[in-house]
Amino acid sequence: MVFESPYTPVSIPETDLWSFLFERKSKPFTDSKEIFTDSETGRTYTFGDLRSTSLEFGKGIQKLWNWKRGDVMAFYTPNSIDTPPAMLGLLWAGGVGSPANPLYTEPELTFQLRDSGAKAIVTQLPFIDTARRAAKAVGIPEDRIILIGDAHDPSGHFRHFSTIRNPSFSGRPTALKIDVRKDLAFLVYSSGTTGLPKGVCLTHHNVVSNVLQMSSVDSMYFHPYGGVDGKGDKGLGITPFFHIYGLTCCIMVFIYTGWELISMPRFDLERACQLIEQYKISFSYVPPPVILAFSKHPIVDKYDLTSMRMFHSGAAPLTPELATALWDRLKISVKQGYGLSETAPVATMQLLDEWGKFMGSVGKLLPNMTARLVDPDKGTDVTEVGKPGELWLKGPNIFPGYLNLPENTAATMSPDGYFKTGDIFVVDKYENFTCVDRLKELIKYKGFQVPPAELEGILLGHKDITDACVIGIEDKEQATEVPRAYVVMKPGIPTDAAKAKEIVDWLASLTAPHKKLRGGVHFLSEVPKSASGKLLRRVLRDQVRQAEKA
Ligand code: 4UW
Repeated sequence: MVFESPYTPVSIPETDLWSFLFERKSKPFTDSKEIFTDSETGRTYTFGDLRSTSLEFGKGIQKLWNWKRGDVMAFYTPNSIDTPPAMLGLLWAGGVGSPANPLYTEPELTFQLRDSGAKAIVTQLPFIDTARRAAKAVGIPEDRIILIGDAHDPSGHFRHFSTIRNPSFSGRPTALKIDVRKDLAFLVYSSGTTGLPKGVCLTHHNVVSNVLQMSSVDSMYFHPYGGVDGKGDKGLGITPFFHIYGLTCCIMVFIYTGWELISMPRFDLERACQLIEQYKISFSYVPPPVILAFSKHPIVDKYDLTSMRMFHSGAAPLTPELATALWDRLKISVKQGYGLSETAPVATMQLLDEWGKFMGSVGKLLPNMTARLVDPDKGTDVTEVGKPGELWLKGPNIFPGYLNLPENTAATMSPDGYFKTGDIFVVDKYENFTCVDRLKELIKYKGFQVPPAELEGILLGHKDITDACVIGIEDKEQATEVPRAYVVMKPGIPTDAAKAKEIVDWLASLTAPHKKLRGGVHFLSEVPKSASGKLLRRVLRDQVRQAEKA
């Protein structure tokens, strides 16, 4: 059975992302409308500023480096209001943005730079050392490391993006005619259903589509000149711009809708409360642990948060208990969305006015999307309401494939053109989808991906370990999964708490903090494997779940 979105389809123009945002015939706000405000300095970009700054940056990189269509620029930076104009300038110049977590270690960043073929890196001064070493490892010259943010390099060695802007260079060269269905806007990294991180190719058409699909729902509730003070609905910018969630839902959707984002460089609960009170913020797109913080932490009581009407939760499951706890304490509605890097990212969303109904569901398919629920063993459609199946999705926001990995791409697409999400869902009689399990091996720590295969690969490099299997363990207290390793040690090596801690600390020194083995290290005599030697992570995960229930 094919599920169709219940919403009226949106009309999607055949336009590149820059032109879609900045060359619209009409828009419901003026060019002087503030779009991005830095929470710490109060510095702002209006819509007009974003247009001119992005254009000047795009022209600047063309003039300086002869930037070509398809050339990739990495963004290795925490949230900064300079990211949107730099990213859009890059897109104007035909380039592709590849964001990376600024807490990545040198090997993690090097992997992404090499795999994506990045030709320049945007970063901020505190991250320059890692950026510099990784750039060296892949042969990116130092003069192609660009700083954004308020701190300039006192030695003048690294260029600030403001110095690359070129106001005089003439129009977009015809060679830059972007093929919106083929040319990429973003290259984001995800492990997909299996293995190591892969470059998820997202075309201009994918991203333009998702901006329209998603905003067609949320623009019912928020307006450029709405909000409790009539000065415009404002969103609190917590979600990282280096993840597709922040890239599409915070950067692109806000420029399109004319909402204002009060952008925080990092999440801090008390600061978030102060900003909500100060700016009379109406809403925020967040992962579940942020909902947990607002629903439980005593500090929240010190602030007036009555302007907040909505949290939208995505990237990991939100339990009905947590959504209810937030409402009971603060009378703020929470709705949930679901999606993946491969869907640019939003695929389903609840409506704000459905608050209290269909709790725990991720809502209905966005406009222009269809879905199938497929029994993973039989490959046939699940027809009974409430019976689980793997969610398969089709729509204009579905990615064309993984970079240079045709076999992985083929494995994830069905012959009839559906993308196999690797997530298990049930659907109710109103066609609300609820995620009940994950078929794939991915672990999500607070919304961030932790690919088990990556950690296992590192663990196998430890001198005392002969085999390893990493699985996700639920941590209800923190509303997240945490990674745990099961390892087999060489004969004669101790298997005690001290050794387990040593391995946790050793791995933590090699990876970004979200990949830390917060679920600990456990010792086994062997890890479950199939007859052909394939690691059976789900078997181990089910054994652990059973044991914890008993
Ligand atoms: N419930 C259970 C959920 C949920 C979920 C995602 O890192 P990626 O590739 O992508 C994301 C996307 C974030 C996002 C999607 C839709 C949305 O409304 C929103 O808010 C605006 C954010 O994180 O990870 C994709 C994987 O994350 C899990 C699921 O396993 C999926 O395959 N996931 N959302 N609501 N699980």
